[in-house]
Amino acid sequence: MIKLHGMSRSNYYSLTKACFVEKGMAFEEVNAMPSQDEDYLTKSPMGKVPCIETDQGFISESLAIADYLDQIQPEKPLLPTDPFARAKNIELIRHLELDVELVARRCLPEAFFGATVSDETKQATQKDLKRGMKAVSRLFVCDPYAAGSEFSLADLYTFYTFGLAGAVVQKIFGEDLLAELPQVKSLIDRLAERDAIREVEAAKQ
Ligand SMILES: N[C@@H](CCC(=O)N[C@@H](CS)C(=O)NCC(=O)O)C(=O)O
Repeated sequence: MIKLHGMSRSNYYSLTKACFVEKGMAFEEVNAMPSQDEDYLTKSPMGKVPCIETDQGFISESLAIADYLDQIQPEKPLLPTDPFARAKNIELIRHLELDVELVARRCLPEAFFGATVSDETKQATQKDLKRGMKAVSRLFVCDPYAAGSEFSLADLYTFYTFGLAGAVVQKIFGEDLLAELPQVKSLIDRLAERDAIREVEAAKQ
């Protein structure tokens, strides 16, 4: 059985766990923290969580893991099978991660870990987030799901990206990151009621 390594307070771990649950695939959870220990780096080369352990070896990066799950069990695909729709889905996912989540993460140490982030970093974060949010707003379909009429991996990234980025922005800047995207807000509210997400979130309590 595939083992999912990580910790439940990681948004990427939760996202990946939701992939297994959405697909109805069995998996075993192995508690692991991000680590720069040599042993963990052989499993996840940046020392991040999550990673999965398969019969053939380890895989890190949530997108690579989700794609692997779709390849080994094509039923209930997370990514569309149509090549163009699949590429558009991954395009939205990459912009959500690179241009929203990772940007907001620069202020994570101050938002949740008692550290201080420089004013320069905060200004750059605000500027870059504005650009990232404009980019994703051009790609969101929200009719009714993130990338189109069907639920997909892009919905899980939407839920877990804004879970973290929205909380950081609220804490550091006192702003609602989704103020200008009410359709994404309402999508997130609906996604929160989805069985797989409810199950993953309930397990954190
Ligand atoms: N691109 C990675 C991101 C994973 C990630 O950032 N995980 C965080 C926990 S939510 C982590 O391990 N951080 C530790 C670090 O950055 O060293 C993925 O999609 O899996």
